[in-house]
Amino acid sequence: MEQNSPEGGSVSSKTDSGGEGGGGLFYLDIQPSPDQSGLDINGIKPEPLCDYGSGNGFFPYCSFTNGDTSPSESMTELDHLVQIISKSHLETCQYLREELQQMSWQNFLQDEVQSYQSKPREVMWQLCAVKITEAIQYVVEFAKRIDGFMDLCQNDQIVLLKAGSLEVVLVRMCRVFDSQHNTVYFDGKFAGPDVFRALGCDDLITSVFDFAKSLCSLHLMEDELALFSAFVLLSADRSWLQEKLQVEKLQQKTELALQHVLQKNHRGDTVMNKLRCKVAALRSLCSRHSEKLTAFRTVYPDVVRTHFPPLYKELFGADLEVTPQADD
Ligand code: HC3
Repeated sequence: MEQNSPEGGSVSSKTDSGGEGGGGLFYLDIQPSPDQSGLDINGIKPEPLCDYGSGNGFFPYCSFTNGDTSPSESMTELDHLVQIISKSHLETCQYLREELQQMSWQNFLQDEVQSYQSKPREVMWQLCAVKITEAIQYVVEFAKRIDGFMDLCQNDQIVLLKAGSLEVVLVRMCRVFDSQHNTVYFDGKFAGPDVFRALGCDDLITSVFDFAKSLCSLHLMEDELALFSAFVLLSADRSWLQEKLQVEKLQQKTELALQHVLQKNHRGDTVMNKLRCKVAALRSLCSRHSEKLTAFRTVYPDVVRTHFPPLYKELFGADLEVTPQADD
């Protein structure tokens, strides 16, 4: 499960997309992936790519086959979308559930917890920034594999990723969250909120853990999680979008596919309504995250500038110059 740090950072295309929300990024690689059958993000090798066809237990209620391995002729457009997005999700989800289960949900020991707690604040921030950036790189790859995403203009791809990638990381968190013990898979073992005390933002950490617990309580299946992630990413109400209508169309299609899969899984409208509420919760968490980062950067500008992953700084606007205050 050990992965390379994304900090080695291959420089990607510089975009020149004008709009204030998405212009001039170096590290957000939105070039089409050369090989869609595998994933290699800045040297991060993926978890094993499985054959996600029928009969592997992942999509027990999906009807995109007729019981044999070839796609059904009567496959609807929505079923097709479900299939594509679910496959993309599973290929880019960073950790397979079976692998985590094999790890027997090993928690950090008390002395390990103490060792995280006694780290200097800036060291813990840097560690978390690296972990979040790694997770975001998988989300970027997921986005690139969503039908229609790469057809959006470059500005809008960047706007959607800047606004939505952390939200999807938080959605994905429920896959590696143990509700019973209130722990999340972090840095090789399962960590409770106390592991993050050195960050100095207990309120945010508690809210993030509460969010994961509440999302877990919906017991979403992988296909539902995949479509919800795509739905969050394709939010048409983000500021600075240039072709809002096109994003709106994609989001509507994804919403229909999500409703379709929820119906198929016999989940009814209740889950869909609960998921709609989660969208607002995600926005609030991410804006609180930005506030914490701004406060941290004010105190430790050099740590952010020299030790944080470039992609992290780019996505969260932490690469912008801090305006010097006038003396008088
Ligand atoms: C623990 C974590 C949130 C969850 C992140 C997860 C587990 C989400 C699912 C991904 O597949 C893998 C993953 C990677 C990083 C994990 C995050 C690291 C730190 C973050 C905490 C809630 C702390 C937030 C720290 C802050 C305020 C600096 O952003």
